[in-house]
Amino acid sequence: MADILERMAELLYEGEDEEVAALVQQALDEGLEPNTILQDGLIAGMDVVGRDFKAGDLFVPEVLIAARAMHAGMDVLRPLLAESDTMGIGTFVIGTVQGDLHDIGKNLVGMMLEGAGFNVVDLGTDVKPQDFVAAVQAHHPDLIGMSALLTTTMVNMRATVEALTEAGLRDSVKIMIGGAPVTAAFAEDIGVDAFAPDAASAVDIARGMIN
Ligand code: B1M
Repeated sequence: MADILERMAELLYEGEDEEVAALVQQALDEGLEPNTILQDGLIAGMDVVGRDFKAGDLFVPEVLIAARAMHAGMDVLRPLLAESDTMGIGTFVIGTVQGDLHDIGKNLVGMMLEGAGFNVVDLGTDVKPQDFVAAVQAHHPDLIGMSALLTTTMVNMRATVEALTEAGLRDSVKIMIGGAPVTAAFAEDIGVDAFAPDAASAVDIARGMIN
């Protein structure tokens, strides 16, 4: 039983999407629980990806390829996880702020979070403060995450925090920000809960906040 999950994690690391999907199906056919496959196969594999990315042993393209394999496995599991209500260790709403179209880093963060077991709601790019507010009202997330790659759009992170405060929702959700020009000092200045410099750190910090 453990062998199939170890192999699944290895194949995920190598980005073998079709093999990962086939192995997830085989594990189900052999009677393994969907949540066991998620935790000990797919998430275990993404954990190693995150660790090696943080250490500089893997680069963005390799992480994206591994994330694609994770998605292939998730596609097989998702209907069963939804049925058994074991989907997600927490809900994370993510988006790139208003005026900003950069989404490669945001997608990477979203995929790594999903790989870590979060239920990720991706609002896309150019997300207005009011759209973040509406998403918090609709999805009741544990965390929201904002990404910005332009110094000129960082102001919309502050505007989003203000919109959440005005809507009376600021205390109901933790907020994380990131993106190349964003700093921990800026995060403190606008009153959010966390800054993550990269996708692997975003996962570690989000996990810590959930616990
Ligand atoms: Co643009 N761009 N771009 N661009 N672009 C930059 C960001 C820039 C630094 C290039 C430069 O001038 N040297 C510069 C910004 C300068 C500044 O303001 N500081 C710039 C500019 C000026 C522009 C335009 C204004 C250019 C123009 O039209 N004159 C324009 C703006 C469009 C808009 O958004 N309104 C523009 C457009 C574009 C493209 C559309 C062509 C394309 C985006 C494609 C896409 O995303 N789908 C693009 C790209 C690709 C870049 C560069 C080359 C690469 C960005 C990237 O994807 N990096 C970039 C220059 C560079 O960085 N070398 C540049 C890889 C990615 C994995 O890293 O996004 O930093 P990053 O994400 C990291 C971390 O930051 C962190 O984790 C990720 C993974 O570890 N992270 C988070 C990110 N979000 C997080 C959220 C979190 C936590 C961590 O919590 C929620």
